Amino acid sequence: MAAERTLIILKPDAVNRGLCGKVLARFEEKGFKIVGLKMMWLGREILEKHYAHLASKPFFPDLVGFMSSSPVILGVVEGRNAVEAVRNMCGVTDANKAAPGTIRGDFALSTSRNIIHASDSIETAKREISLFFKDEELYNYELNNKQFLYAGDELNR
Ligand code: IDP
Ligand code: MG
Repeated sequence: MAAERTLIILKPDAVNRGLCGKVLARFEEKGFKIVGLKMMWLGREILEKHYAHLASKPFFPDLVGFMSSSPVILGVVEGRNAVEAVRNMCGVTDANKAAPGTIRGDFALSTSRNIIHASDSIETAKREISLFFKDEELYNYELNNKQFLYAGDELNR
């Protein structure tokens, strides 16, 4: 099976509450490979593209204001079934309802200040990764322990 890639954004609450290291560690500990990572201060224009499907929602102005209130950390995470698995690790949108053990369930209690964004489908992931990362900002490399992460028929790159 081909390796999947998904976009994560550690939101301003994660940055300002000093939680980025802990959140990134979860993906490393799970076995995912980080193939892109950077800090950016996102402006209104790119956020309006990223969240275009939510433009008509009453919370949209607050969402854009919040997401542009400080720098964020953007990452691209690669591995088996990455899109679905990373979403599951994040938990549901309303952090108060997110299961303990998930990132939102363990670190937040708000519907909007919920620590992390993760792409919700393979198609969305492709679009979001190309919105925030240039090709040369994404790295192809081998994890030296991949035979301990995947069975032979699961090995990708
Ligand atoms: P997701 O982040 O779990 O995929 P989406 O529905 O895509 O959730 O919404 C994007 C972001 O918009 C959420 O992570 C959250 O920050 C914010 N948001 C979503 N629904 C609400 C709401 O009902 N009230 C306030 N903010 C919301
Ligand atoms: Mg979403």
